[in-house]
Order: sequence, then structure tokens, then C-alpha cells
Amino acid sequence: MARRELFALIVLGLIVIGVPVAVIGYQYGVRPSASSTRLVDIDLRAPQNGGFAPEAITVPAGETVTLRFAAMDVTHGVAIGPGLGVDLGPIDPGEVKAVTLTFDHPGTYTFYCTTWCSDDHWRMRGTIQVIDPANPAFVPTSAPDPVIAALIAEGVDIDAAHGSTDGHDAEHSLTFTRPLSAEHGAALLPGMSVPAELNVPAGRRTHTPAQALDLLAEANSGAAQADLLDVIAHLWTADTSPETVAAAQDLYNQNCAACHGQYGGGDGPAAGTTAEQPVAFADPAYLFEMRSDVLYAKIRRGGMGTGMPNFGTLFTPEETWALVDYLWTLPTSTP
Ligand code: HEC
Ligand SMILES: [Cu+2]
Repeated sequence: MARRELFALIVLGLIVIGVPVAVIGYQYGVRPSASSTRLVDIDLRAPQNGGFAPEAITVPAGETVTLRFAAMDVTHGVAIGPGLGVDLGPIDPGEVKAVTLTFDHPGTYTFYCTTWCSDDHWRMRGTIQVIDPANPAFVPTSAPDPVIAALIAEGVDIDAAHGSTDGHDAEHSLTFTRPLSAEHGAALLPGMSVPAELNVPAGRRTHTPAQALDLLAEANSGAAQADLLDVIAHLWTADTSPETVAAAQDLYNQNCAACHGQYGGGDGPAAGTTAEQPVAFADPAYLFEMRSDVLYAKIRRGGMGTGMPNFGTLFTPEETWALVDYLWTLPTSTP
């Protein structure tokens, strides 16, 4: 064999063996220590088996972190909020899913399970504390929610028994003689006189439909109550878009249906496990005594020992309003 051929063979051998070794060595050895990408492995187990491990992680702002989630027992799902738009979908046992994130500012984020993995599924949450690298001991507190602050200032008790906060004088007791129809209400609307406070979204959020019924009946004497209720069903579902409602429906199915039921019947698989009965949004006699801003406050803050979790650390205010808008569609839609 000529020397040149031997030399070529050695070079080829070095390339065939050397390149993969270099690549693998770079990926597993050099890269994690040489760059600022941090890898965090998080195991997922149903809450009674330990939940997320670790349950709390700290990340300096500006640093890129890869979170790698592995389901250890049953199928889970992972989303991270608020406002990050991260939803990894279901993760089956043995499967691993990862997301790489860079947080620009200090703050607190929540990773949470989106799949019905056990009765305690909704307890499955963990926190990402993003710290200021220059001031690691400082933990920013979130600003108070202006909607909840306004309710407190107004003296509204968001934990009051259902239907007792609206000051409704029972002048027109709520009776539903036929299924609600927002479409019918939309058709009637041009012939109705709508009081100013019901003509703007902000006004609708601070009135119950029962109060709206009193106001509408006053302004439209002689109108049938069933027609006025249809007009309200329209007004209370008109402040959103089909896209927003569809996105909120996904949030509802992932986070609420287990207790409140897929169609809002208050009859989800976990309904029997909570201290109090989950409310049935599909029942207009209940929902029409509720204010949207109170529903919003309840979703963000949760109940006090009732079994209603808080979702303020999972969803943005916009997502919470979208959920409220979705709830109003439940008494008017037939499964
Ligand atoms: C683990 C069960 C559970 C889950 C999950 C759950 N809820 Fe509830 N929810 C309850 C219970 C029980 C109540 C009734 C007690 C109370 O009002 O605190 C309730 C009450 C509420 C109320 C207050 C009604 C009122 O009259 O004050 C709203 C609004 C609500 N839930 C919305 C939601 C939304 C939206 C989700 C999902 C993002 C959700 N819930 C997820 C159990 C649950
Ligand atoms: Cu889970």
C-alpha cells in the first residue's frame, strides 16, 4: 500500500471517529458549563405521590433555562403561566418534554398540570422565581389586582352566599320559562331601550343580569320577561370574539371541568371531593345572580377553604376575563 493511501485512510478514520466524539463531547461536556444555558430536570408525579420534584426553582433574569419534564407515574400535562403561552400538552409515563425560556424581568411564574391525573390534580403546581442577578434577595411582590381592589372598596363580599350580594330587590323574580336564546335577544335588541349603564362592557361587568332585568323592565314597560332575559343573554355574551371564547374553552376544559363539569353542570369527576359543591354555571337561576367582576375575583383569588382553587398565578387578567366570558355562554348553549 502506498504511503499516500495509508495516510488518507488514517485521516478518514480520524474524521469518522473524531467528529461524533467531538460533537457528543461538546453537547454533554463542554456546552452546559461553557454557556449560560441551565438545564433543570423536573419529575412529574400525581400530588399524592409527591407532585412536581423540584417544586420550586430559581432562575436569574436574563439567563436561558431549559426545563425538562418527565412523567414518572401516570400521564400529566404541563403549562407555564401567566402570559408565557407555554403549553407542552400531555406527557405520558416515560416521556420527556422540554421548553427553553429566557425571563427578562424578575417575577414569579407557575408551572402546573393540565391533565386530570388524580382527584388532587389541581394541587399540582410549582413556581419559577425569577430573581434580579444584581439583587438576588429581592423578591418583587405582584401589584394588587385593580378589579379586586375596586370590589373591596365598594364593600362587595366576594365570599358571600351566592346571589346575596347583588342588592336585587326581587321586584322581578327570575323565572326561566324557556331556554335562553342570545340569538333571539340580538334580534330583539334594536326595538329595546337599553339603559346607559348596560350599554357599555364596564357597566355590564358590575351588574348582575337580575339587576339588568329590573333596569330593562323599567325602560321597556310591557316587554315579556322571557324576551328581556334573551336580550340580557345576548348583551352578556357580546363583549368577546369567537376566537377568545374558543381559547377560554380550552382553559376551562383543562382547569375547571374536572369540578364544574364540561358543560357547567357542576358535575365533574372531582365534584364529590370538594368541601363545598362546585357551582353549576349552566344554571341561569344561579349565574344570573352573579356579577362578572365577582366571578373574575373568585377565579383569581379562589375560595376560602371551599375547594375552589386560585388561578391568579396561572392566568393573565385577560385570560381570566375570557374565562368569565366563556362562563356566560354556558347557560345559553345546549350540549
Ligand atoms: C377542585 C375543584 C375546582 C376546580 C378545579 C375549579 N373550581 Fe371553581 N369552584 C369550586 C367549588 C367547590 C366552588 C364553590 C365554592 C366557592 O364558591 O368557593 C367553586 C366556585 C367557583 C366560582 C364562584 C362562584 C360563586 O358563586 O362565588 C367561580 C367563578 C368558579 N368556581 C370558577 C372556576 C373556574 C373558571 C375554574 C377553572 C379555571 C374553576 N372554578 C376550577 C371548585 C373548583
Ligand atoms: Cu398531573
